[in-house]
Amino acid sequence: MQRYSGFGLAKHALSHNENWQRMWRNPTPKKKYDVIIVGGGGHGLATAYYLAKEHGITNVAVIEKGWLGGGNTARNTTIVRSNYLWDEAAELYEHAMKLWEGLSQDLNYNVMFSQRGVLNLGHTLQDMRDIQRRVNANRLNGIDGEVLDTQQVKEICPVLDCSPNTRYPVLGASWQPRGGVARHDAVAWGFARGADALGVDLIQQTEVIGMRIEDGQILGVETTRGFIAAETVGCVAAGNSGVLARMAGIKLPLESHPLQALVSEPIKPVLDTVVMSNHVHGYCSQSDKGDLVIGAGIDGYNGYGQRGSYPTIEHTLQAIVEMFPTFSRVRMNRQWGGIVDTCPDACPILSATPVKGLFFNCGWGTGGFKATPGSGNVFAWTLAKGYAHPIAAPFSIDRFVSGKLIDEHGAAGVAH
Ligand code: FAD
Ligand code: PYC
Repeated sequence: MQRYSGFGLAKHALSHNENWQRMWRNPTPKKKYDVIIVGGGGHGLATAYYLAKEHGITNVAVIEKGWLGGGNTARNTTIVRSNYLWDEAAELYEHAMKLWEGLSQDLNYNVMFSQRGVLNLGHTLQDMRDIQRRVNANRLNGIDGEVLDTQQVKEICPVLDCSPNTRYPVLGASWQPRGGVARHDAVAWGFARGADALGVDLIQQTEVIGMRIEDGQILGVETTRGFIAAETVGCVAAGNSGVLARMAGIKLPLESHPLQALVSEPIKPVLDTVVMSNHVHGYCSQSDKGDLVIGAGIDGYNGYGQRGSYPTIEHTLQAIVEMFPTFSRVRMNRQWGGIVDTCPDACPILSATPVKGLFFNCGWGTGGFKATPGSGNVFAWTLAKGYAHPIAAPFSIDRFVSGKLIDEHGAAGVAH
């Protein structure tokens, strides 16, 4: 990584960034690739990176209709944790957690992964029973987790209102110390730079508008810049996955919903961990530049507009003020939305399809940022070999026929 002294930085600022190197090329699409990835978010870029790095498959294009990382990757609230209930999901998210722990070194790019711990609050006896169960399951899977009482929560997060006088007093929490946050756009840029350096073509401002399929085999994709051939295509398009699946005549069990977030004006450091409450229904962390990063649940209706509605913002901020009364005078700076693709069991789809060579990585709903390196890693393996990586296998679309669903609504909780 290039490093600049203070003088070097000033010189570059005054030279209007003259001689700065591009992070990645801007290639003209080739007529044919070995693999096409549709969607240049974190998951698509990670897939391309691991295809090149771990499988030596470098004749790869990532086709992105907008700009790299401009979808949910740039719109999420960056919470990373692996405290999922069922073995299959826990293994998938813990695989990602282990990759997060070495990611900045691997990419030689600082993704600002900060293991500041994640608290999931309990406000009722049933919450506490669910927390106990999930922490036990996590520990049996070798994942760090503790059950805390009210006093221990207060010690970790003094700014949280833990008094008995609230509408839903805090009875305790689960605590995952290895959880935390990472800088979302740096994750996209790090994977993009790494993939490009290994020979992957990153093709922006190019939309996939159709699929060419003959005798049950994918032959390539129709794009706004013409047809591009490949006999292996991985669709990693988050909220637009249902639209892409329809182009191939496939109906996926997905709903697309807006999910919103807000950031406040920057304030002095007050919150050095991540706090989530399924029950009061809000979550908050503080970014390194001081903003409070806030969110809650999806807007109830389906849609593809990346915004969301006012009642959800109001509901979210009511929850935040209830948990953190001292935040009531902080002003909100910005609000935005992304389109999340939710599955009936709140788990993702990592799967082959009835069309030979066509694969989908989607359904991450409100919680896929934390999975980014793990998802890309197992999906690359799946595309390279043509059959599912053992960690990905339980997340096949066949589960919606066999009934072998993996219900993670509890772990996905706060945002669903
Ligand atoms: P994206 O980043 O959305 O990438 C998909 C890309 O596909 C987009 O760039 C899109 O432009 C492109 N595309 C779509 N259709 C086409 C087409 N036809 N042709 C070409 N390109 C196409 N997860 C967490 O783990 N922790 C959180 O704290 C968290 N908070 C969230 C908060 C909000 C407000 C939102 C919206 C989401 C949150 N998530 C969180 C979920 C997380 O953001 C997503 O699950 C994850 O980022 C999905 O990554 P992706 O690469 O699959 O999707
Ligand atoms: O999955 O941890 C999560 C999450 C938090 C906010 C949105 N998703």
